Amino acid sequence: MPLKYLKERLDEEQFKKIEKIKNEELYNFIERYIEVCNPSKVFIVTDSEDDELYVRNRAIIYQEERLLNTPGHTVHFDNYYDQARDKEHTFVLTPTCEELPYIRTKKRDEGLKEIHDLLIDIMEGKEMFILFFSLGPKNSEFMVPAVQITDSAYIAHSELMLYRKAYGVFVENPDLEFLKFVHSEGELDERKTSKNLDKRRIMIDLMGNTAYAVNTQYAGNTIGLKKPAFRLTINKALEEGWLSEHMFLMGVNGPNGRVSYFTGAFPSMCGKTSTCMIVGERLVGDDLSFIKDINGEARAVNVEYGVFGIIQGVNKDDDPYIWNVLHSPHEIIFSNVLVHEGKPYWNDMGEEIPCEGENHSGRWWCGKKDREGNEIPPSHKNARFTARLKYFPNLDAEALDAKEGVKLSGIIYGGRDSDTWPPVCEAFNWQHGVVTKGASIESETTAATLGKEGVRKYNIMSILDFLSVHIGDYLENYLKFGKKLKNPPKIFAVNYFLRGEKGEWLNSKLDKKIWLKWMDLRVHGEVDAIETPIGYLPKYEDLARLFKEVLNREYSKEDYEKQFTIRVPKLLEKIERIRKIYEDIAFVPKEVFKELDEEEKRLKEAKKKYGDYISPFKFY
Ligand code: SPV
Ligand code: MN
Repeated sequence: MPLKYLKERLDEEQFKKIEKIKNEELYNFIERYIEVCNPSKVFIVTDSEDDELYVRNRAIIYQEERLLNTPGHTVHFDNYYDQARDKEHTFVLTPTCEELPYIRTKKRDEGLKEIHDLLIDIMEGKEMFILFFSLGPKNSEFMVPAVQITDSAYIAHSELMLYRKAYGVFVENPDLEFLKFVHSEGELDERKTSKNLDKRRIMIDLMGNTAYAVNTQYAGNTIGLKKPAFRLTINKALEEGWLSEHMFLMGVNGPNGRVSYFTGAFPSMCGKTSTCMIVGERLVGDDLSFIKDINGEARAVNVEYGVFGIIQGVNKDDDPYIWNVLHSPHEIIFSNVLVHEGKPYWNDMGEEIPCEGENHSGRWWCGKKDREGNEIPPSHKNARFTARLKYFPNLDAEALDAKEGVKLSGIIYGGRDSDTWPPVCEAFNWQHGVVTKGASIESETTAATLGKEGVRKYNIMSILDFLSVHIGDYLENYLKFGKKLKNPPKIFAVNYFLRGEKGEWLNSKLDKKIWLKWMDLRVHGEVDAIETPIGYLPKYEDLARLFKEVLNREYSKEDYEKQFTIRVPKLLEKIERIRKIYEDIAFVPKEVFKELDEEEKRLKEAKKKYGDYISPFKFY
């Protein structure tokens, strides 16, 4: 009798909150983890302001967050060795432990046993928080309800800022189905950071619709609703025939007040946030999108309600919106930054940074080295801020709350690529784009995950870290999805990281705005393009006009030629690499090889005619 048990373990006030929800599965779930984790106290977080305030205060009382000078601002530190997603110890649990390419799997019963052993009595003496959310807009076709159990007030607080609260939805809808998340930060050290990192585990149980994270605090591991949920929704989307993607969602302002919406998939630290936050356009979401076919139209929503963004490099000139949010008395959690006299500082903020303070390594001074002898920068490269979307002046609030989502005009794929792709290219069609753009993303690695930086890595749809299903099935679903649509979104590839012969950057940070404006015009059939072996490229005249109109900059033919030269040998090498990847995987849709082969053929023919490095003017 779960309710009887819960009545024993919860105080009267908390019990009343749970009793209001009629959901046997919820009772069982909560009972089970109270029993296993054995907290000394349980707090049920409803949608009320009071409950939210309670959580915020707990984060301070338990010293997981500390107040900064600006009202509303707090700082949280993760353990020095717990600063990014732990891919090594993240497992997708499958009943037979079948081989899933690029995914670390574990046999379900073994994984569940391992994680549950770690969870036993892990919350002794601690408070358990139970929270209710909706991924995607509440009570919409996109809604995926979720329940989080955590012993971290910091994580509970973060989620209250990042997701749509949905206790009320659970009350109104008896027996609602939901995703389940269990997190414990485990034992803490004197700085209140997770101590037993050798026992850090993240397990995704697809069959049980549950994800677990233990002995870690870093939000990418622990915020159940974010990346753990993402792995569950990728699986759900596959089963139900829609797309759950690692994509921002933004509106681009076109002529005469028109707005066209785009999603964009980029690996971490490759310009995703800076694209959707670009000045003058409309932000809807910065990380995760659900895309569904509604009456033959692709429609998209932001899964989340806030931003967990990288703070390194955020400066007044390049990121005015984020900068302003971070300098206003809004509720903001800074994580793994440098704090000096109650003020947060981060790398490359464009201001002088004091040579002492406290950061993710503890007391810090300029030149301090870590155990491995590496010099510790003021803030961690993956230091972040957590903020609600509603603080952002560039937010498209209507789009964020639209239950029917927004009509998706285009999908953008990008990676960190110094030598192969041009700055922007439009695919010939959905299938060509899915295969030669999205499924061919390669990116030079960054600091968002533990491990070496600067290595070129295949990263299909920028989703590889989160994939929970077979790549072949994933691609098949993608290809099918486009076929169902009357007018599928156009697919574009961008590359902000292209370099010239001497290693110099070929583009400036703001150029991406021009590519967006060009995409909008393409979507509406208002500019022509040149047809090349890899897709449609912009014409010089159109870009020159856009550079002038939008950025008031002269754009030279020389720049255009350098940026948009078709680098045939590099593109052919890339096709080889990508083909090899797919050849090594069993069950890949045949369209993948067809598109790659055809592109290779087009490139080889062009090479015969024009040579290795082909000026875009040759295609006029
Ligand atoms: C990413 O790395 O893609 C992020 C941050 O969005 S994390 O939450 O760590 O996944
Ligand atoms: Mn992300």
